[in-house]
Amino acid sequence: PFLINVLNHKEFLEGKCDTGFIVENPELFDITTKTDVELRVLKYIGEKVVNESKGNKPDFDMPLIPEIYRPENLYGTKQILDEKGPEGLIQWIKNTDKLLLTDTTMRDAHQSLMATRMRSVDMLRIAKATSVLAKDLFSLEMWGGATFDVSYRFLKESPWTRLELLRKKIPNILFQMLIRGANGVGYKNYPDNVIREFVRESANNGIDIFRIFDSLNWLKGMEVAIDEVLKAGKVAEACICYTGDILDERRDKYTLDYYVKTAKEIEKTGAHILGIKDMSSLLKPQAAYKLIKALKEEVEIPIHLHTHDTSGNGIATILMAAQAGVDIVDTAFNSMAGLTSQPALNSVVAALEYTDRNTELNLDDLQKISDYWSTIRPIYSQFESGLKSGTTEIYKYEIPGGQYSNLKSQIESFGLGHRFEDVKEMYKTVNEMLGDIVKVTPSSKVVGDMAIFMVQNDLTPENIYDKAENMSFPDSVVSYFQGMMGQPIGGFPEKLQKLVLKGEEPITCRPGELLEPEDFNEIENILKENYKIEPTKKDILSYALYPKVFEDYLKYIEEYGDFSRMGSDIFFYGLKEGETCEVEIAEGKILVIKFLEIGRLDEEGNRTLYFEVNDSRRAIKVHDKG
Ligand code: 3PY
Ligand code: ZN
Repeated sequence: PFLINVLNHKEFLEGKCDTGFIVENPELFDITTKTDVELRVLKYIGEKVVNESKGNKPDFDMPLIPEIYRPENLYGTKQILDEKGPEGLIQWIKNTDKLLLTDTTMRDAHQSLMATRMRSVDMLRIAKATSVLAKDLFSLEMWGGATFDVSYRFLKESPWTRLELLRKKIPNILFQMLIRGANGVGYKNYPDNVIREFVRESANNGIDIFRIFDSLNWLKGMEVAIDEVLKAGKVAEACICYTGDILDERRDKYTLDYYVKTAKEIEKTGAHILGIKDMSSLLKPQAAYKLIKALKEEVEIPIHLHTHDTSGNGIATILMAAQAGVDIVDTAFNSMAGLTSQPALNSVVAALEYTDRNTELNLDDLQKISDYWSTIRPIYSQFESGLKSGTTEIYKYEIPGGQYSNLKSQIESFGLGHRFEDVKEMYKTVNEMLGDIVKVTPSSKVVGDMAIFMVQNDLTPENIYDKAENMSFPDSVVSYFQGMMGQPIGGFPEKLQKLVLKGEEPITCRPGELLEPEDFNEIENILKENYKIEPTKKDILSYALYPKVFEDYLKYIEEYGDFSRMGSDIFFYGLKEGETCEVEIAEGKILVIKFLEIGRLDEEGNRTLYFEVNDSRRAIKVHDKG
């Protein structure tokens, strides 16, 4: 207000006073309060420019968004489910000869290629086109797994809003999520009421198919989630995680018999679809044929195959599975496929044209979507692992796609970057020490954490019992041996369990039977008091799953603002000098920002950045962290 009075003063307006002071102190124009969205956006961009991209923002191509007319009443799998219920949908799948495809681009593909960093804006821009050009897809896997916490933790956006907005733009294709049984979308077992409420709320907000797995293939770990999905009238896809190699007769733990027996137990739970979850790309083509053939003979429910392409054999695996009669397979649009991601969707479609498993999807249409993703992918290159080719060493190490692409940076954060090979070897050794377990989130984290711990402390399977007697093991390892992630097939190795637990008694029941139900009212009060919000059920659940991550998210939004609508090139790199962009700050509200110039470093270590915002000049100061 003081400044406004000065600016309105007659002498000031007539230029009769010395304005040098104002010119030299542009921050005086910071008269707006903390709620000024415009200023917050400039500060965000300024911070990126000065302290992160430091003037080296790469050039990105314009996203290729297909111009699409959407006919009214698009009819797809979503309508089949809504009209006929899960049983009707299952019947429809059984009556279909074509190979049905799921696209995982918006979930597992980016989780496995770029550390789950894909932002909602980039999904929303292609959503309408996807609903038309890929209308014959069976489903889109677009939620769950690591996307839930990464949205809040790193992208500072709500995963619930992503779900809600995508649902509006794609009304005709089934939406599918990955849920880690009693571990929900987290890394530990949650009380039963959290899992139930979470399933219900996800169903209410647009999830149709719940792919449920347990990280140890322990069926009890999936019971509550399956039951709640059935109650919600949605589709329960219960999984067996595939590990080992059924072609190798020396390996007698995870045999064809084991998979068939487990599949039959899964069918008895009332699940609608059997998922085969090959998270580490271990299912070789001939093994896929053998496995699917046997399962098709032994179980009635449709089979959905999920695999990765880490080994380079992914497409062959899918084609062999198709030949053996698999109903549905997971793929990702070509520009987001391959390596640690899923096998390539467009390629599978092309391979099956003119065969009895023809997918009936249109290659030209699919190309347009793939072209879009190829313009988006470079923005995220900083999160890619650098893996350039498929690798058969995955058969030896059995590391899941997402973990494989992340492991290197995790190891680097421990200062062990130079020991990547040792950690991978140790991962295999730890798996053997644990009795050869299924490795997928969170059991894969246990093996990874333990491998890093052993390399860090020069431990071996032989010296560990003497050397680590007084060491505390990583939290995930302790929790595993306590039985808090469930029971592994064949039990725990007792001597190692005693070493880790140091006298504590492990549990053998379902952890959910012991965990106190979550008090949702208490969470509601905490959120009301500390954040002055009227918490929704979604907020309460997010807090129940990830209290600290969710609180940090709320604090961030309060302090800096919500940048979820900002284009990703700006979100990650800011602007270049001379560049103009549009930033959507609220629905339909757009700021046109031109970044004019960055000033020199001043004596206090700050730089002034000059912008034009909707034709008005603005200047801000940013501290240069050097
Ligand atoms: C997850 O749990 O997020 C996975 O993708 C496991 O494969
Ligand atoms: Zn996967």
